Amino acid sequence: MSRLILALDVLDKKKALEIASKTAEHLHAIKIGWPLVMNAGMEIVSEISELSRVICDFKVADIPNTTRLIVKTAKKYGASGIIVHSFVGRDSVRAAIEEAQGMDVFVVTEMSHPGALDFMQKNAEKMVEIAREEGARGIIAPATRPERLREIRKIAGDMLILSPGVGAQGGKARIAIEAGADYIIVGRSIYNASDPENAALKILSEIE
Ligand code: BMP
Repeated sequence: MSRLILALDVLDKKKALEIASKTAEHLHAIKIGWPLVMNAGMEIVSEISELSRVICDFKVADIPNTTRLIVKTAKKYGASGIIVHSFVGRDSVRAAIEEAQGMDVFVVTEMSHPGALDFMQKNAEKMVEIAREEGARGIIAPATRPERLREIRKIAGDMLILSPGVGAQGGKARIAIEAGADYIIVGRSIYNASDPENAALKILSEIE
């Protein structure tokens, strides 16, 4: 079982499909967000779903009704999971989970970038609680702050932790897994490598 999720933040559809087909067998899932969808259209979600699980990283942050419409559409295109924000409140997280039915909902808590210290860190525990109480499949927590990952793991219950920030943002794969991440999310270190498959294998060898 792979613990690696590729963040496929490339802008070119052909390149995205090329990298996906070369790496999919080594991955748990491919995370697709706005950069690729805005350039390649939602059809890219369906196409890549044929190669791998696809998690739509739409970081949904809206009222419950709009959240439902977005979740429903991601599902229609074949996504296996979707990422939503929790700072908008419990009712929006609940709406996403109710609408997802069979699709996994992952809830953002404390983000991996320095700006997360401005607002998110102070409320991270509460966001984890909301995700757990509402029945989210998992949460997103930072590989760049293993000490925070450890704290978040303690209150995450049986939710999965997906952890971005490995590589380009300075986090280390093995340290994130040891701190409690179930999966690491890696983008630039794989898709910018001259040999993305080899780069993925190298990261996997660090955590095996
Ligand atoms: P990279 O490995 O290139 O830094 O990419 C990380 C990916 O994870 C990006 O798609 C980014 O949007 C996402 N991400 C993150 O970096 N930090 C978070 O806290 C949440 C994210 O979804």
